[in-house]
Amino acid sequence: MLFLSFNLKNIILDKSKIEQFFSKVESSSNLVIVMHKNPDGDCMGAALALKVLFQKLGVNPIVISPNNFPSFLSWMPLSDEILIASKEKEKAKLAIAEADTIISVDFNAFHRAGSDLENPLLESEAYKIIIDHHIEPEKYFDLYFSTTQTSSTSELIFDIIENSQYFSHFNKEMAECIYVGIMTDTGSFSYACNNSSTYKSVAKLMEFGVDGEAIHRLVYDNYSFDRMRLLGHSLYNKLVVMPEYHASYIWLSKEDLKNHKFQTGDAEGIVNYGLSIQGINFTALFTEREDVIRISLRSKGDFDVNKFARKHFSGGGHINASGADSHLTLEETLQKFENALKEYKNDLNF
Ligand SMILES: [Mn+2]
Repeated sequence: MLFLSFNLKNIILDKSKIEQFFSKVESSSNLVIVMHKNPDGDCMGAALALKVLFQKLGVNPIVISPNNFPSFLSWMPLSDEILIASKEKEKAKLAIAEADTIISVDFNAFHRAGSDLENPLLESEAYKIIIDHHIEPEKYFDLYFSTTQTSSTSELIFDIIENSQYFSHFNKEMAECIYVGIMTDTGSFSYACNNSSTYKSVAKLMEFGVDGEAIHRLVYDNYSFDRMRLLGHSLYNKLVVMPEYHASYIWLSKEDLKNHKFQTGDAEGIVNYGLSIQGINFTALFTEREDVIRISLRSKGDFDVNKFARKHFSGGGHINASGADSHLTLEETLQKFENALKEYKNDLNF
């Protein structure tokens, strides 16, 4: 297993591929970096680390976020230069139309950038690069840095930079971005991090002056009072435990969100509480948004929530963390989830 992942990493980090990547970036006159909808710490870390580096190389990319990013990430370097497509739709579409190179970070298919950006991205004739750690990326990219053998897209970007001739430009700002990505995508080093290479990378980030304690406080000890009360409400009133299936879920209606002045990012992390219960191996969070029910899935061990999300809700992600959207009503979605669970009674008993 270790040997296999070592080999995979060598293929991903092939020197000539890295050279090709930087030569595309340096020759680009309209470079766009696209994040997925509801960008998380990893997506932001990946995009902004690249932006900081590219600016040092004399290239100024436009970083596009499909919608607002969480306020607890607003301290990140250059975050104030991110173009928010939901606020400036035409500007974002124009940037994509004019781009000669597009880098997608932390997602594997353009529909993950949301319905407004999906078609402009598909129609674009730009050279398309993907840097990502989700399985089965779409086939329409021209250059792939894609592996599931890493904690995060940010860690993968650190590997790429470290193995390039531009590592001499690496600095504290980039290290902070990468650190945020690794920290948030591993739940503060509690999952997807059983790999010595992750800790070796983190050790190197520390040498660039990253204050891991301060970053942890900025990201996790920065919740609004409303968000904290939403968590309390979720655990006390909206958590359903199904011991017979070793499963649990939390469901939040539009009303729940409205009552707690919901902001982007406020639901982040809430799903993990359902898995912290003794004997629970699978959990879900359902949040009712404007026109969709957003589903987050988490599991322990070998129970593959990516497969579950694909089969029942056309979603996907990673083996222990996946997501999906449901276009049924909240009630129908919960019913469908409970019915689907029956298939997995044996698989969940471990
Ligand atoms: Mn990620």
